[in-house]
Amino acid sequence: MIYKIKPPHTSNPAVIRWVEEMAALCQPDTLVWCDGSDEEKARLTEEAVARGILIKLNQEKLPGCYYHRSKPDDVARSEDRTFICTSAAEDAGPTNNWAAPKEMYRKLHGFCAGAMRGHTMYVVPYLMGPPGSSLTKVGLELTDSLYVVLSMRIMTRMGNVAYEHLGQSEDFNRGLHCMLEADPARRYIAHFPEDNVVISTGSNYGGNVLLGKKCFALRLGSWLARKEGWLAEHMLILSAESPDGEKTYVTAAFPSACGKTNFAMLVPPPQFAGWKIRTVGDDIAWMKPGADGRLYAINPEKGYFGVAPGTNAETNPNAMAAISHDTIYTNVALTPDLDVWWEGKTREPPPQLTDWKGRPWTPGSKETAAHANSRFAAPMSNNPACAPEVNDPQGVPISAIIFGGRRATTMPLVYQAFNWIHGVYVGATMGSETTAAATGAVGKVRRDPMAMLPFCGYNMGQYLHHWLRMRKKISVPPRIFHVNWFRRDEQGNYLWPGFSENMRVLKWIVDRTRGRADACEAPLGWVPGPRDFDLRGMKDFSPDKLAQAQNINVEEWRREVLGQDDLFFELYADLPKELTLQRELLVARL
Ligand code: OXD
Ligand code: MN
Repeated sequence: MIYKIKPPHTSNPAVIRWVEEMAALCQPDTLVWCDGSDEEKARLTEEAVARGILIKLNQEKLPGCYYHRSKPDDVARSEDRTFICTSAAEDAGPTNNWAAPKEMYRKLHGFCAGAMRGHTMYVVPYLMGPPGSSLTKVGLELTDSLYVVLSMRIMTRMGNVAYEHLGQSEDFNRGLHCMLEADPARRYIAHFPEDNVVISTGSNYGGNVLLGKKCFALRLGSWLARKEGWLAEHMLILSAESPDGEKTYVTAAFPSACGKTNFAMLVPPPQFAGWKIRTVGDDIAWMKPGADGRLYAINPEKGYFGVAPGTNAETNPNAMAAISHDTIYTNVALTPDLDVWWEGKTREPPPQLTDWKGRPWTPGSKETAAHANSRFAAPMSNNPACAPEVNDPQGVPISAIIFGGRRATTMPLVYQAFNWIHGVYVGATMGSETTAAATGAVGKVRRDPMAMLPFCGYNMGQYLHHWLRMRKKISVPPRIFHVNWFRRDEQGNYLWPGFSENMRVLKWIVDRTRGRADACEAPLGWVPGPRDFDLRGMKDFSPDKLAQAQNINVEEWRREVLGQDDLFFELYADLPKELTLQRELLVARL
């Protein structure tokens, strides 16, 4: 019935059966079993260029780089079209869209029936995590998008390595992506946690369709993590090595487009010569208690799917190096000689560009040249600061967990929670101004517990219970901190310069976990005292300015605590009582 370009690279009957079932549903003309080889990459890239899916960029300036332009209404994650389909609606909880699995299967199978006629279905096997790790999991994505196949090859360990890890097991994530001409009316990102299945239709945007990332590693991952006793989190992982060669591993949860990639690739300022920051991951951490009672983290991904605007040689030189070759760019602007540009790449824009919609652009044009959520997909091995530990099946032991959002007011630059339970409260009540990474209004403060609001694959109240329960399994818990790089003064100027200067905050955090830095007790938690925070060499920055960035304004905090009501109301049925108590204690301290 189906013409097979190559035979399957596995004899696993569950894989073959499922692929044949889905192929019978979608009815592609051709079925291609991908193996992850270089030959395959070259062949598929050539085909993508010939079909106009990718544009070959200037190979002298950007060797191995290609460009993709999406449909203008398919440029960000579609949270309103994202569903958790569990038998009981309570399992999805009040912060997720819910649908009954049977109905959603019926609807999406209806959309997919015969939808690949005249097209090819690619079978993409991939690993989330390094081979040989007990945390690593296998996924299979079936897709009719060449852009997805080539991006998955960057973002995951794609190919036969996944079949080797899987053996004859039936335990793999089943992902079906059917592009449906990126039709918004048929756009659904539906998760079926009880079956470890995800079906994505009507989109070709990375966060909706690279199914290993948000769908498997976070939404279904968080479901599996609760069941199996670990944590799947929206966190970067970095290694901070002191001049003495002592390494401290830190994770940080910031919402989308709030600087996780920049922080994970931080280059310390000259006063911190000898410190080395290396990237283990820039978006997702899977963490599990180790035999020694510490929490160990792996980065399940193999690449970076980062936001281009604002990235430049000053804000993130490591990212600029990482995206200088073998990268797929999406929705940035193009120069006449097929180089790429986006707002913030250079101080002066080039005189002439083609914008992300393919129209001529000049600096006088009204709209931005690149889309605000334009992206790059680059292999992590391109990053000069990539930590060698990324391939360590053991993962890295975490000493600190940082929560943070984008807040113009209220939130100080840094404070440390008193203990794990207080830290869970700090993470649970995190707020952040919304960004272009998701469709919808930009710049509104929304509560985003642990930066997981769009990514928690089950009831958010239960998720917070799970965090509290995990404490009992971790005898050496990481210390928990909160940071805000985005506070502004009354004139709207940022109070903290951010980027490489964030090293100063990170050093205090590292020193706190090592018992070396002092702190003062404040209503929110522990804060650095004037002598504990290294301001040497900072231009136009005085201890007064630090005091302003650290200020706790009781009026603002009154509003902040009241602002948590919406979340507490929403989660009421499942809200851990510990968090209500923490809120009472905070009010008492204020
Ligand atoms: C991402 C996101 O792409 O969070 O990482 O939107
Ligand atoms: Mn993310």
